[in-house]
Amino acid sequence: MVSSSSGFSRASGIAPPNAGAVACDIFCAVIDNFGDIGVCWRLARQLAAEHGWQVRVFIDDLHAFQRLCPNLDTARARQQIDGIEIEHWHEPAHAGETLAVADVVIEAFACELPPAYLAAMARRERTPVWFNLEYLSGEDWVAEFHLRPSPHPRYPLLKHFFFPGLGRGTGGVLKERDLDAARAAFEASPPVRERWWHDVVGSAPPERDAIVVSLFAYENPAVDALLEQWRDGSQPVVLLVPEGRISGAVARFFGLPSFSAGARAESGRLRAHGLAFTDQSGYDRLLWASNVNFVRGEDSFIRAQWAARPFVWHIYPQADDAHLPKLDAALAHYTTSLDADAAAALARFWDAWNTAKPGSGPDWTEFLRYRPALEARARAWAGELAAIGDLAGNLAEFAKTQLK
Ligand code: TRH
Repeated sequence: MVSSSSGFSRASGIAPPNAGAVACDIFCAVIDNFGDIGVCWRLARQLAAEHGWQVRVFIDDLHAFQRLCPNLDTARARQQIDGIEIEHWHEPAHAGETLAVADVVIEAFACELPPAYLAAMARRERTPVWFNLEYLSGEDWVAEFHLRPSPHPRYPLLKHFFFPGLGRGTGGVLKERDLDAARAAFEASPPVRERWWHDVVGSAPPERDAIVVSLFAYENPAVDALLEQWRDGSQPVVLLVPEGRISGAVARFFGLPSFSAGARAESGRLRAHGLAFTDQSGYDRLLWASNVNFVRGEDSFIRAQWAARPFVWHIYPQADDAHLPKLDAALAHYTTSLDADAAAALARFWDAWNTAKPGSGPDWTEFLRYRPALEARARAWAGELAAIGDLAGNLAEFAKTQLK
C-alpha cells in the first residue's frame, strides 16, 4: 500500500497519530558506535516532546540503539517508545511496513533513503521538507553551507543540508528545554547526589578534596600516562569508567582481566569504578556528578558542554587526520575569552589526548593549575552556545517556514 498523505498506518498496539501533528520520519544508519543513533534518538524525542511532532525512526541497528534505550526490544520490527514509532530498517530498500511519506523527512548523516520511499516522496501531493542532517563541526565554512538547498537530479525534490555547529548561522546543537533545570536540581540536592553514588557507583560520594573524573573514550595510548599521574598525584582522583572501548586499558593498568560494570580498583591516589552503560539521561547525570569529563565522538561532546564543567574531547578519528581541523575549530570556539595561558594549556592537553605522540602525554598537573579558569569558562561557554538556539528548535522552525 502506498499512502501519499501524511501520517502513519499502524499495527495494533501502536497508538494512533495526533491529528494535525507534523509527521516526521528520521532515517538512521549506524556507521559505528553510538553517536549516530544517539543524535537521532535525542532529536526524535525532542521533536515529539517539545514540538508535538509525530515521529518515526528507521534504524538499522537495534542492538546499538538498545544500549542507550534499554526499553527497546531488539526482537521487534516495530514498536513505540516515548510516543515515537521505531521501525527496524532491516535492509536498505525497506521503507516501513506500510509506505507512508511524512511531512518532514530527515536522512541522518547522508544515509541513503530507500528508493521506494524517495519515489513516493516525489509522488506526494505536497512534497515533504527533506533534510540531510550532517555531522557536527565547529569550522567556519559550516555557517555558509547550512540550509543550502540541493535539487534531486531526477525527482522534483529539494534537499536541505542541515549543519549542526558551534557558531552563529549554523544549526546549533541539540539541547532539551528542561536540561538546565534538571542539572540544577541534581546539583542542588545532596540527597539526590548521594543516592546517585550509591545506585550507580556502589559507594558513598567521595571525600571533598577528591576530583571526580568520568572517562568515555576510544582506545587511547595516552591513557597510561594519565592513569600514572592520577595514581601519583597530590590530590585523590575518583575515576568513573562506563564500560566500553577504554575499559581494557584501565583493566591492564590495574592488572585485572577486565574492567566492566561493578569493577573497583585502587592504586596510590587513584580509585576507579567501572559503570554500566546507561540510558542517555543517566549519562547526563554521570557528567553532572563529575568535576572533569572525558568525552568522545559527537553527542557526548555536546553533553559535556551542557554539563558546564571542564572537559576533554577525544574526537572521532578520521582518515588522513581529517578530524584535526575540527578539533582545532572546536577549541577556538571554546577558548574564546579564556586567558591565553589557560587556553594554550587546554590546547596542549586536548592535542596530547588526541594524537598521543611518543614522549609527550597529557599533563594533568598543568590542567589542574588552570582548573578555576577552565571551570569559569565552561560555565560561560554553555551560555554562549545556548544563544545559537537548539538544533531541534532551529530545524522545526525552518521546516515550518517550508510547510506553510
Ligand atoms: O559512540 P560515539 O563514539 O559515536 C560516534 C560514532 O562513532 C559515529 O559513527 C561518529 O561519526 C560520531 O561518533 C562522531 O560517541 P558519541 O557521539 O558521544 O555517542 C555516544 C552516545 O552514547 C551519546 O548519545 C551518549 C550515549 N551514552 C549513553 O547513553 N550512556 C552511557 O553510559 C554512555 C557512556 C554514553
